Amino acid sequence: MEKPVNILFFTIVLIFGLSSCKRTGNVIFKKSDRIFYNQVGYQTNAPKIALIKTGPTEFVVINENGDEAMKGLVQDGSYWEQSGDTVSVIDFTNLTLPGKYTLILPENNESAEIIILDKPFMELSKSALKSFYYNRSGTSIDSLYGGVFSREAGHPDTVVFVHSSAVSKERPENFIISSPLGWYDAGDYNKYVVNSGITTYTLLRALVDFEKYFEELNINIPESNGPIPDLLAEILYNLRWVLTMQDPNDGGVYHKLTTKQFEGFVMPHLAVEPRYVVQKSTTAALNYAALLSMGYRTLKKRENQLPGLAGLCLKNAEKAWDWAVKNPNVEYNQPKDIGTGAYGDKNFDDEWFWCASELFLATGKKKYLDIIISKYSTPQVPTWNQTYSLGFISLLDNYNQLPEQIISKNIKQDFLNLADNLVQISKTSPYRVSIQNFNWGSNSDVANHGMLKLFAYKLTGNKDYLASAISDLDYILGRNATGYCFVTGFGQKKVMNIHHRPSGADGIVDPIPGFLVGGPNLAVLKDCGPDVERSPYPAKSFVDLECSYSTNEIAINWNAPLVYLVAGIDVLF
Ligand code: 9MR
Repeated sequence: MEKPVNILFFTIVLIFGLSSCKRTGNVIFKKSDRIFYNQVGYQTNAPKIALIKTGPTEFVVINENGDEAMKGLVQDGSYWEQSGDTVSVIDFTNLTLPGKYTLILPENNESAEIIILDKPFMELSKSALKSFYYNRSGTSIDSLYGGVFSREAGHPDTVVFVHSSAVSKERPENFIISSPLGWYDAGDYNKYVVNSGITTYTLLRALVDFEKYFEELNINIPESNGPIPDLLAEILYNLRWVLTMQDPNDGGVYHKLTTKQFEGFVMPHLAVEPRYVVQKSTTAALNYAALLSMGYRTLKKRENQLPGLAGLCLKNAEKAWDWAVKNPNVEYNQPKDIGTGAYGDKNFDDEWFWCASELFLATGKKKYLDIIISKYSTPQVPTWNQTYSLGFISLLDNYNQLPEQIISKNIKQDFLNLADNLVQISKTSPYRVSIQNFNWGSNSDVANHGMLKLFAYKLTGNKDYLASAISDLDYILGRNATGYCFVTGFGQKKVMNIHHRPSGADGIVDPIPGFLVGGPNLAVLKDCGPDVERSPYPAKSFVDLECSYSTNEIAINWNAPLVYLVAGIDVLF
């Protein structure tokens, strides 16, 4: 049943300010915690959906002048076993005039602030990319670029020891190598080849797929206003580190560069434990070679600006491939004295496929084509240990040049089946998302879903993919079962206490902005000790506490698909 809306009443409300709690006469509008919505903004021409926990049946939207802009009925929703709650749908897609609005549930006197803009994501896009700059090892962050988040340099990594697990004839135990630059992996200060591979590939993908956008995107880093796009400058900061992780004597690649144990929550320059390169592995070699081959293809167009770099990438990539061929089953086994991230993986088929795809595109050699064919399998959502879809995307981006052997595998349809399945799930999901399993870093799965959908849109022009990708971003920005906007520095219900050493140690209340936190999952329920309760429902099992490394850490491989998703939506919609 609809109630009449008193425009004058809303005007008075607005004049007195609609902040977190508003009083007019004897009516109070309080900031609602039952409304889940995109807290950064809705795009004027996109679908606009908010969710509410069941109860209210009608909604009203008023504009900044206090005029009613829209009213409507709440649509019935359904129960989500992942969150343990039932949510109903508020659809205000028809509101297409840019502006700041207040969404009101008149029956409950609750409200939420909504923003509608043609381009609501520009700051988010810059910030998501700039988080990589803030996570650079071996450099200070000057206040010119970092403002209050300026800091001293840490981890020069010019003196790195060869760990006993990584010795060779030429490089005995404690042999010293130099392995500077690169990004810290996450909330810790270590650098891992496997995770860096998917991350840097995803960013290169963004550069290739949205070239013009990134030609113009200035994120105020030391390289800004130079000859290459800021995104590429950021990528090169890590790529140059990756190159140092190969042993030039045999082509093998160290799995990681790390302290023996995680360091404390201190600033980078105070975290000075010795650093080691640890064990060569097949996955590290294949990741390295895949990334550098993609790097070769991207950089060779810039030979004038970066002379010799593309060629070096390809030469080293082929050398790493040859090592992997001679050492096809070297699994990473964490040595007893090392306690940092393992990024261990028992199945290498996807890495072989991805790497062969990249090297085939780079060289056209038959030996790589043979591996593409022999390792072919249907793609899955990408993660650090599942890289099939990265090979698919690279191949599909060059579809017209592919040989019949690959085309006849049905490569395009296999990829679209993955994207179609994700879209289908999101259409029936109560939260309008494709995620069904909440793993460690679940938010990055959502971002990767969005990335796959955007790529499917680029292949087909079917707008269903776009709408579903926007829905993924809505989830990340607050339309999720926790109500948090999961990117630091953004939203109304902000994440504040991320598991990120610089953010924890810098003495500044706000975390460093632009980071996507891992998000809800049931992996390590007691990372904050026995007294911190987490929801038994996977989609709600999240706490904004620094101790919660399993839900509230940040990581480069989580931010990279966010960069892709936000840029893609900005460009494509
Ligand atoms: O993202 C990784 C997740 O898939 C694993 O389950 C988890 C435990 O092994 O490790 C995560 O990666 C962490 C890495 O090992 C060390 N740096 C921080 C990463 C994010 O938590």
